[in-house]
Amino acid sequence: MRILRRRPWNAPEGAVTPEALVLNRRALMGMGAALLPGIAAAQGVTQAPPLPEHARNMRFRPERALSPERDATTYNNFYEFGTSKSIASAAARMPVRPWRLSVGGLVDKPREFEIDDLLRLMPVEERVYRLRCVEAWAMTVPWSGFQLSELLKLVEPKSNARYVAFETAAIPGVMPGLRQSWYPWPHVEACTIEEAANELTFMPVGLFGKPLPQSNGGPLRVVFPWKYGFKSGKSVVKITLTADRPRTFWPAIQASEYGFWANVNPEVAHPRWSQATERLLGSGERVPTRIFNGYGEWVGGLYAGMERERLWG
Ligand SMILES: Nc1nc2c(c(=O)[nH]1)N[C@H]1C(S)=C(S)[C@@H](COP(=O)(O)O)O[C@H]1N2
Ligand SMILES: [Mo]
Repeated sequence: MRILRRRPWNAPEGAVTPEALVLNRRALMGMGAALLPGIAAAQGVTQAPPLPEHARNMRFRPERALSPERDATTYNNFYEFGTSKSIASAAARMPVRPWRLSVGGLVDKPREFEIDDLLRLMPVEERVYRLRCVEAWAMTVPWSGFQLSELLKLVEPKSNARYVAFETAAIPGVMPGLRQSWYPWPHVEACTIEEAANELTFMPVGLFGKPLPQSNGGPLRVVFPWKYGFKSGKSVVKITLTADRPRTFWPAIQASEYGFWANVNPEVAHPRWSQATERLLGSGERVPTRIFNGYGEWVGGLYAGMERERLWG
């Protein structure tokens, strides 16, 4: 296993940290981790600290070369910051500390977490996953984070919870896209409780060994590697367990093009293009698309007997 060590002196390249703040953080390292968030907030720190030490989980084989980090972090869909692919510099202005996540709805123990406290409770690991956008581009990247099921254990879902909704932050001052009032903000996407409990469902806080850039949904997002990318909501502030299927962002915009299930399937074309192949970020190579994005071993069983439902598209 490759052990990732993040030290203050190899802090994220993208984070523009005033030198004084870097020195202060170094000085604070000896003071005990529990004190850090409060002190950091008092000093107006808005960036993420280095990731906790963690290792790559080799059970999730990439089966492809990693995409170039630069492409993965600068070619994005994040409509809150605009509809072009070049939102990274605008997104980088969004403060990511303090960052609170509330987890509630049909659970016995609803909780609010400050993100750095949550990270001390969660087993953090790195996983290399493939991500397939419905627009037919794809990337392969190392996410650092924790399995959603570990977080759900803490809040104890009630037996009538059937869906899990993920709500993205909506911060008008830094998200120009929110002015496009015809979109149903805030961005909410959702899955079933069985999908949420699946081993693959992951909550990244890092990418390429560094804190997750805002362009990719920093400081905290969800990733479903077997579904089209639009299901993997970014910059999550609220997780809600519900009995009824939540109204979600993309189906609300155009139900005929973006379904609730959105499982990757090369045989079901998008109404405007084929899904049979995909373009790899970086190399531009075209490769065949795989059913469930190649993750059928983990998730195929979730949909047994549901063939008559509209699982894709
Ligand atoms: N809140 C929010 N989440 C979002 C989106 C968005 O516009 N807003 N775009 C989605 C789409 S279409 C894709 S393909 C992925 C892209 O993730 P990436 O930029 O990390 O590659 O994020 C998804 N999550
Ligand atoms: Mo997408």
